[in-house]
Amino acid sequence: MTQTTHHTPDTTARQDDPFPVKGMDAVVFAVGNAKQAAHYYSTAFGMKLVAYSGPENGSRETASYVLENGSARFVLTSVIKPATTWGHFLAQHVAEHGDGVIDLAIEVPDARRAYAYAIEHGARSVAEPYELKDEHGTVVLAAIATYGETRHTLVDRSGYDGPYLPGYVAADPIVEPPAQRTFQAVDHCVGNVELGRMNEWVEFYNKVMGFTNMKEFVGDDIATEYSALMSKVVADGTLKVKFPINEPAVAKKKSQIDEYLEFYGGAGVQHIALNTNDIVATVRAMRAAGVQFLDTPDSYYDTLGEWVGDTRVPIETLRELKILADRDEDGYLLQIFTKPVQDKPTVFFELIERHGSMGFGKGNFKALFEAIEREQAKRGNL
Ligand code: TYF
Ligand code: FE
Repeated sequence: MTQTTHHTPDTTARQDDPFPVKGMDAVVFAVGNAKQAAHYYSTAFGMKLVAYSGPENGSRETASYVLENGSARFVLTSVIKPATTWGHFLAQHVAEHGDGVIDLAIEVPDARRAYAYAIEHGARSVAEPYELKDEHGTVVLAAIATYGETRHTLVDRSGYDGPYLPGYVAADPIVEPPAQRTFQAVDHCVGNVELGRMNEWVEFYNKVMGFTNMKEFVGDDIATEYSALMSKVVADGTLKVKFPINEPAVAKKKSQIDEYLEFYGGAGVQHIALNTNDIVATVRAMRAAGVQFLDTPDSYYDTLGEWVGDTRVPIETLRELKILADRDEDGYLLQIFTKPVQDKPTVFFELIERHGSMGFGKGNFKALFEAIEREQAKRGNL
């Protein structure tokens, strides 16, 4: 039996934690046109370009743009002209999957130790520990494989004080960042895996990273009734790194997870959730910049007050902006989901404002999955 993490996080890392983590280091995307993607995440998501690597500073094969918002860091990489194994991998990845996440990089206090523990416990190696150095210091990295073609790079940046990694140069913002921050951290990163493989990947994180299961999950009952997916969440002991894993369920309708797997060409990252302190301001700003969010029917708001009670935001504002709310024994959360951010129905984002609750919006699963299915139907995939 797997241990279950209590919802109240133990914010101090345990001395005996076999796989201590500091938090998410970066979400790395391989995209067809990183220059334009960097513009989108700057102007539409309110992120700030801070670092760059490309032909102008000695990287002839790839261009990479590093954007930040608080502790959230996205790296957007495109291949310019493949020359090495890495360039060919990026080209093939974009050809097969479209724009997508290649790496959920995790910051650790000791990358060699984390890597050794992971390999001993059954992880497949992608890169043995190596060092990158420049005038800003040294970073130690190593990488292991997870679902699909996704990897986890383990990053120890304690010996480095520079813009991102050795080899990168500081870059000026593309546009003036918004006066009010849109979001400040990565809350969780969700993977979609093939039918019947969810438990395998949950066990992978249990064994390889010592992550424990959170109590929120979508089981058989919910799956067959309306969600068409099963889901479990693994997290480190401090709940800084949270990875829900979805698999399709055989239900009345074609699963949204099957749609993803078909268009992505296998398992991969489905959505990245971003913490905001002011979801109303952020949704207004992102809508004004052209970001499209899932719709929620008025009927959802007609009964919301009865079970969610009072939140910081009046129900009428939630209704206007189509923001969802959920409550559990620890508190409440507000959340909203974008539509997929590329033409393929694959990667999307979530904004989440937490007030005590460490859940994932279980109370919204029905409304949310119905909204996703309406979009699936418009695409002719239901
Ligand atoms: O991360 C979660 O679990 C929530 C709910 O396809 C969710 O954001 C789960 C599956 C899904 C979309 C959202
Ligand atoms: Fe989520």
